Amino acid sequence: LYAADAALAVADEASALPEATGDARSFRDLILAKLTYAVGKDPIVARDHDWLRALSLALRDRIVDRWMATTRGVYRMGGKRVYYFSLEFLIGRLLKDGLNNMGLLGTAREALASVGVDLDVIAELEADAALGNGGLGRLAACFMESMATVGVPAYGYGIRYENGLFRQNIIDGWQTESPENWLAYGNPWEFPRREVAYEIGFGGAVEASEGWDGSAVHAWKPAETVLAVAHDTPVVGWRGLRVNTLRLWSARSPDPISLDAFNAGDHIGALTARTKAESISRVLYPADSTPAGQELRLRQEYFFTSASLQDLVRRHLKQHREIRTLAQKAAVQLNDTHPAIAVAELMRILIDIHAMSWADAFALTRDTISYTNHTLLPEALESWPVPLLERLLPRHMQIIYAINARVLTEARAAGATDAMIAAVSIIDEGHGRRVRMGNLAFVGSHKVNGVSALHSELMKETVFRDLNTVFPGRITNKTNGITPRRWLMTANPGLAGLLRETIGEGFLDDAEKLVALEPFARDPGFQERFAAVKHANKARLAKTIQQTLGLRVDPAALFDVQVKRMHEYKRQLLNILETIALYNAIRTHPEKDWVPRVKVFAGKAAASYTSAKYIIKLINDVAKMVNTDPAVRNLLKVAFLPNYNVSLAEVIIPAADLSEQISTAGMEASGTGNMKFALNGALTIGTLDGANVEMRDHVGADNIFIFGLTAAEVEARRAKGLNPRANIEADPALAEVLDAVGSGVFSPADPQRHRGTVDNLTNSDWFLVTDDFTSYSAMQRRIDALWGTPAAWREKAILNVARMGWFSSDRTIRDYSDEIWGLPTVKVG
Ligand code: C3B
Repeated sequence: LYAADAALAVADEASALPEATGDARSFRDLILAKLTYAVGKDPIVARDHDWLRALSLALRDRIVDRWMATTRGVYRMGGKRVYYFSLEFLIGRLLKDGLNNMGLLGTAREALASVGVDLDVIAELEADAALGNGGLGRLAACFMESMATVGVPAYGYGIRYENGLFRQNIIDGWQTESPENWLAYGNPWEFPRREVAYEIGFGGAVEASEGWDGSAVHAWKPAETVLAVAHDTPVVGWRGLRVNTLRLWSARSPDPISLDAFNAGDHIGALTARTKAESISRVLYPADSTPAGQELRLRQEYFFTSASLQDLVRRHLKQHREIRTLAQKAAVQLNDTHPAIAVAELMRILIDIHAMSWADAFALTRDTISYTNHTLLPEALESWPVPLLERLLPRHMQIIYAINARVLTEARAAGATDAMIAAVSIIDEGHGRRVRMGNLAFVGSHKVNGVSALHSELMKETVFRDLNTVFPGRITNKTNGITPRRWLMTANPGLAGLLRETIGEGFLDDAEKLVALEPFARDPGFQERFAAVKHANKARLAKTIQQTLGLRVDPAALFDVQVKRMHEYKRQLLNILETIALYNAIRTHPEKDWVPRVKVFAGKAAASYTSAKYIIKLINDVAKMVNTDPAVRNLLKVAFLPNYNVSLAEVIIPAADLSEQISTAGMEASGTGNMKFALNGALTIGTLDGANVEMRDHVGADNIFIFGLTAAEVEARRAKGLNPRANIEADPALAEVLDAVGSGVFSPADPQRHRGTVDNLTNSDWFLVTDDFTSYSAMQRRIDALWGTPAAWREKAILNVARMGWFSSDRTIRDYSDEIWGLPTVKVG
């Protein structure tokens, strides 16, 4: 008998556990073998973490079989591959999603039950891989899953940060940050590839000499070298049909220790070079929409971009022998400007290493690369000081100058004025000479896309107005999407199950088949079942709120939710100010028939973003007062859940009745949380911003609550000069709220605490909170009225689910494939 079998025989005798049958039996045996031989634990003494590891390794075996088959198949076909370059992959937990995609969720549950282990309990122990900040990073994760699903052979390229996004602790209502440690228990999903390592240079000088034909030849002699070591994680698509690779780079020093220094007694100094090299992949920059601006950040960007390009060029040459066919076999997608240095790095590889002519190299670069823009916020448009780039990447700086000279010549030929030339130039001469990474990415790409229809149009009018004139047709739109596997099937099994019983399995393979639900929207029997699923999800969230905050909330109340990064343009402030107005109104008119509401907030603020941190504190100050005020009689509760991440989102989103998408119009590029909520049957209150606009088109204007200024109106008001004082005077409820906040009603121990927030609103209000307050507030009362008619509410909620299929990231990926990458996709199922 093998040890695993013997252990099981003992376990079987010891208890009366349910017997596993068929597939579950063989999967149980695989789990036991992993537990015994890979984890090294006797099942009798195994702890939950051991079972989690054993299960993950068992699942991984099954995934690896498909992985190799996919990789071999792709190689044999000799077709094009997509390379998704992203500094962030916010993948979250992988176990349940992997089981679901492999069709093993039920099997694993049964297998574990037969050895007395609860799948849901151990799944909660998995670390949440937070290698990203917010929407941009989560989009990359959804895209990876969808590319595997629709059959796009793809590699995701990024950094294997040792510490992902910081943990947010709320201490006395304030955010504090502590390091995140997702690798503490090891990572069962990854395969380290010590043999796949590339040298990444920094600094040094460029030597020019004369080539055989008299042309100049450049050789970059870096002063420092760091090794990039690959770690591969398989990414399995729906039904396990195809498995792609997420390849993350870890930084290693070529010299682990300076022995001379060590032997001379300098034990710390002997490790300095190593520490410096390895700091590159140490931590994810906790900046969302604001560039970190540190040299280390630029090093990270170049590090992963160079490693990835070296890797894909090597793969291409090995298979196709000929560098000139690169663009036919490789599509490089730049996720924001973080990898924009790829334009110069690929040029360097083609010219300096493969001896291509400038013109050929530039054409090949452009045909290979495309770029996605994710924000119009000026502070988020990356630029690097010329002296820094010159010092760190001298050869790249030369290449950037040369690209720029040609672009400017092209622009002049196209009739550009001096002002246009200044705008299209890669070098910003206005702010102490900086390299504009957006312009570099733009000129080095064949397509540049925005992430919603509105955002892509605004790109043409704002950041890239002049580049769009010089290169017409290059800007295109690819509206974001979300993967329904994670955001419906695994996050909301209750709803997914109800949908299967009601409309069959078709929607699992094609989310647009959710329209089959439309005829059930008014069906009272279906409405009841739909509401029961929502109620169960709310009860689960209520339990989480009770456990984390010690706050009791009633699952029958309207759950009104805003979860996302904390940012002034996202206007959590508008939400909390309106919450205070509601609180005041309940106290003034206790006799009215108020709708019980639970206001749920969650989100991290960048560590250095002081005003966002004050908004967190204000929310918590308000919560403290409202939640304990007997006068509100449980009609209003406020909950700020700490440490928002993918796993928490999976609990919160399926439990929401109302989704807050209330950014200042024109500022949210797309949003993707908005899509997740609607797909899970929440109604949206939102501005005409980002993808909200297209959501309205799909779900119908009657089924979404749109309020506030449009992007054009916002622009007009800003141009004319904002007048928050007039707005405040015109709305007594708002004036009362601001008085209360500013005078310390919610912060009696420190009455001045929120003075700055109020002064800022009164004197400048760049995000137009006071302009939109009145219409927002009125819309909330209309929502209360609708809540009073459950049948009408449920009908709208069901129609949202039925009509959100278009926002599947499968559709987005098909669009990229057709219009940017030039790749075929397959139907699933
Ligand atoms: C975000 C934008 O803020 C969102 O509107 C958008 O939906 C996502 O990207 C995905 O496209 N974004 C981000 O998370 N981080 C940035 N640095 C810039 C944009």
